[in-house]
Amino acid sequence: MDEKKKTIFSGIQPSGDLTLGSYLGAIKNWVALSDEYNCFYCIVDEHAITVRQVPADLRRRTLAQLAQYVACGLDPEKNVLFIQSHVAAHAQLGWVLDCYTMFGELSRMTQFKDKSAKNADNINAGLFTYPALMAADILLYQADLVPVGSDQKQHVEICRDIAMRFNNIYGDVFTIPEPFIPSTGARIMSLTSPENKMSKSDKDPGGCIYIMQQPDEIMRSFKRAVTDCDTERCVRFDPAEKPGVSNLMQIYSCATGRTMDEIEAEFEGKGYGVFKPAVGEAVIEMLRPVREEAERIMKDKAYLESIYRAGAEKAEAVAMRTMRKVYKKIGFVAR
Ligand code: ATP
Ligand code: LTN
Repeated sequence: MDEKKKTIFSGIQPSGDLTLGSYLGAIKNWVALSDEYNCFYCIVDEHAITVRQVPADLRRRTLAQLAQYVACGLDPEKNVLFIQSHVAAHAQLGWVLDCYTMFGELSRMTQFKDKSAKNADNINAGLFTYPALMAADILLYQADLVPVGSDQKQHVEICRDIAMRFNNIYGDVFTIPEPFIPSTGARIMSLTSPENKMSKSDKDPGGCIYIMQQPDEIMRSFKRAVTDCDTERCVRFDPAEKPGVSNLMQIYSCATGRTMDEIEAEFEGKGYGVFKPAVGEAVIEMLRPVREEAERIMKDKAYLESIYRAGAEKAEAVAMRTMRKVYKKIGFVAR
């Protein structure tokens, strides 16, 4: 760990296969930031059980997600890659922070409202206190920056509020983190219902692109992507009037590095029938090396194990430092 560098923490739940949304909204930035910062990238399995999971699937997806982190370009030598449940301090600090988080502020969280509507038969206490555990994840590592998609901004804000509340009582215990949200790709929408976020727990498989998906399936989804029923039928960036086309333009921009003006010029006079397969092709080429590398790594169980073991050790050393400080401040007797 380089003491001069600032620190990053981020995580993704192994609640489904990784999507193009989490790749463009989060992981792509993680890779870009990994030289400049001390980075902790976690697989947040404790968060995933706020929604009921099939145990064998959760275990398989956790390992697959680790392989995909590495395949996306996160070097395990440079970044601390680990599984949340391997570091007990997350649950420990999570409990402490539950006692510094207000019922009213948790009730306002949009993710809680959305997920309780989707899982009406299982609105458990963990789903409700989820943001306090997420705050623990971030604060344990004294993170300065949290790279996430825009849907997570509210959770980083409540984390800041909890940290400031705690610091006001006990002095400077926690670094106050900032969210880091990309300018393009912050909110990739479903290909079939562009008013909804592309999400791995989406029930409509055609709306979602998965980073491990085969090229022909990706192309099929893009060809079927809904465009807008306006009369001009041209490629123009206008999220309010043309949400479907604008979403595809965002994806194309992320995949090719081109600006919206350049994309409009490129497809001037050409219809959606040319534009949609071009987006599909760009995404296929962007994801191809990731999928191939992840498939290779998944077969090497010993390598994966060596990564998560080393990651947990490094993470634990840092987390325990914060945990000892917190316990001392709140008045727990040291063992
Ligand atoms: P779930 O459906 O289980 O809630 P999800 O697909 O919404 O999952 P998360 O695990 O919640 O994905 O998100 C992982 C990271 O990727 C977060 O930083 C989140 O902000 C980002 N992200 C997820 N979906 C998108 C999206 N459609 N556009 C941009 N960023 C996204
Ligand atoms: N809540 C996030 C996942 C998450 C996270 C974190 C992100 C859990 N802990 C810490 C950043 C930092 C989600 O649902 N995407």
